[in-house]
Amino acid sequence: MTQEITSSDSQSRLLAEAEALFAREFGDVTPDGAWWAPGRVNIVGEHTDYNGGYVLPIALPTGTVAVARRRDDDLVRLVSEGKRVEARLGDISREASLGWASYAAGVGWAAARDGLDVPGLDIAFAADVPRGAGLSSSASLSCSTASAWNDLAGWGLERPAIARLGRLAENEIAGAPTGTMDQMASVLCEAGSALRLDTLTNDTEQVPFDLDSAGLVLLVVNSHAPHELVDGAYGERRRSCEEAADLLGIERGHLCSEVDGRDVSAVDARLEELPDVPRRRARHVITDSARVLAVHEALGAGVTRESAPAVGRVLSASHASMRDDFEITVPAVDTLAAALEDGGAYGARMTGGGFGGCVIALIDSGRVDDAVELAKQRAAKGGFAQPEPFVALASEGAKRLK
Ligand code: GAF
Repeated sequence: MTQEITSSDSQSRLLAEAEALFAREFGDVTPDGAWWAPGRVNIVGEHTDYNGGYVLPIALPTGTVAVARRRDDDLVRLVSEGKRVEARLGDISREASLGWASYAAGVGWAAARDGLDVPGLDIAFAADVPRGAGLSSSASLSCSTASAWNDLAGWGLERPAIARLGRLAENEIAGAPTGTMDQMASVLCEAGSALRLDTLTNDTEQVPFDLDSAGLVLLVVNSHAPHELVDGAYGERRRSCEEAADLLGIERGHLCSEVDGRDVSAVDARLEELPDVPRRRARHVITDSARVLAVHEALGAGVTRESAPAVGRVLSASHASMRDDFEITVPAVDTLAAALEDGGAYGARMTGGGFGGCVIALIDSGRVDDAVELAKQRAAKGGFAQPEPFVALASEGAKRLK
């Protein structure tokens, strides 16, 4: 049976864990509150979020709970799974190499850089987003922290500004040159909806995400092929997109918004003069942004068994584009995507930053078990790790739990 997790199960279990950790580590004081922020799965629109394109994530029911207390000094004490890090606010920097804690402590650094008054914090975390799976465990860490700090310091920031602090922590202190999707998804997603985000304007639309009534599910299969964004390959893809923009005379970060990706031959004509690599990188992001609009339209109309094949083809086209043009898939995820399709999925694609992580598939609920079985067999045959499936329910975004 493929697992279906709900937010409330996850939140109450993690809350108890984080409270116990807080009491064990900082036993002399009581916490001021607890905050939740989820991971996400992106339905389509990959690497478009630093190119002014569209993305279409849903929040996962798994995430991070942060239990925190405001301090009267400038010390930040952070603990997760028994790993404890302490830093003075003024010492938080990329060079300080705070490891996992940089995603959280970096929020304080970003707020101070914005001129906000930043108090010290004691903060304990418990999380259940699989790490390195392309499901934004890091955004759930940075956004739970940003939500806690916002409330405890009384900054009064709106949700997009909270997401921005999370992203700055990741970009500037953790050193992961990401776009805006993950943090925006973590704070803005709503239960039962996908979030259509225009990353150029930050315009959002909550799109009903109801596959259930058509007997469909969004299956997520973790390949367990490790994925890491704080390495060179993500940044290299980003630089190729900038090179393409420069060569086309388009402002960096505007590739998707300047070239209409809905007509592939028109895109090819526009990119014709570019050298091979930047041309293929640009073609991927431009066409994937357009694929968001196609899936958005289908979701808006209510995906049915009749329209599912067309939506599935869009997802599979996205995978092919990531494999052939953007070159961010790996054999383990290509194998899973093909196996899920052969096992009856309407379409399948890798989700997230790439180089491993998870594959998603649109599939009839009655065919999930067979498709998963086939994926496991093919993974074993290919010598890859045993894949782990779950059904993604569109869940709620960041919130204060108590
Ligand atoms: C990672 C990044 F963090 C996101 O900003 C986005 O670029 C994604 O990869 C690819 O779509 O999750």
